[in-house]
Amino acid sequence: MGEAIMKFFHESHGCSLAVDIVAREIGIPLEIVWVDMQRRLLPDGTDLYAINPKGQVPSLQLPDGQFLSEGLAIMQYLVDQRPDSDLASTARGAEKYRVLEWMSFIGSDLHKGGFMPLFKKTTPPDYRPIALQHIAGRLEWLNRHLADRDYLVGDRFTIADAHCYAIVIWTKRHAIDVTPWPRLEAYMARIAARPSVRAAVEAQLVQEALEAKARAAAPEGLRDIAPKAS
Ligand SMILES: N[C@@H](CCC(=O)N[C@@H](CS)C(=O)NCC(=O)O)C(=O)O
Repeated sequence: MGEAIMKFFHESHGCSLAVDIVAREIGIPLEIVWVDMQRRLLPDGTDLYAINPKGQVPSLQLPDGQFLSEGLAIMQYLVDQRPDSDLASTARGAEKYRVLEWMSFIGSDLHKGGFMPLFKKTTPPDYRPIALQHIAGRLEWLNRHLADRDYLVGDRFTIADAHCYAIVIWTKRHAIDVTPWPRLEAYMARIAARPSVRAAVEAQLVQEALEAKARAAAPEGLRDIAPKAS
């Protein structure tokens, strides 16, 4: 009997992109459930809070029915299902703690400390330059780290690169020019060229286009119900 296909709760431009990249990279098929993050609803009308009390994506329904949240935990769970994959051997070996170090930095400093205020409609306008400065400092640090290496840890792609890509790609969404950090720019292009990344990004773009179409067709008052936070 084959593996049961797990449900993966995803967002059209969310940090959950990293989970999709990792799953594709190691060949674990997932059933994507696109979450309407404006309304915190699943396509069948279920409240997102019923499957993740934090009201966030990513979330993964495990074969025993439980829901696992937090990108780091989900990505580590997935690679642990494929102990012979390249991704897992890096994450298990001596460099495991470096991978965790990067995952923590990307999830806290870059995602929450840097980009989240730019996504929140409730962020006061005069905080925006402070957030941009915070992001620039972190991108500068990434650029320096990438001076003599192709990946964040060791000499191969790990879950840290999937995570980093999924967050740094938001520079495009917020029109942040990355040319001052050429090594980071080259790294992003290198990661973007991976088949797993191309497929995961394409899936998000298709979903985003579908959502834009549905929004345009909706009555005006229903187009933007709740402030969105990433
Ligand atoms: N610590 C969580 C953060 C997840 C997160 O912030 N996801 C965003 C989408 S990128 C979200 O669901 N935002 C809605 C909210 O926080 O209310 C993780 O690393 O998975």
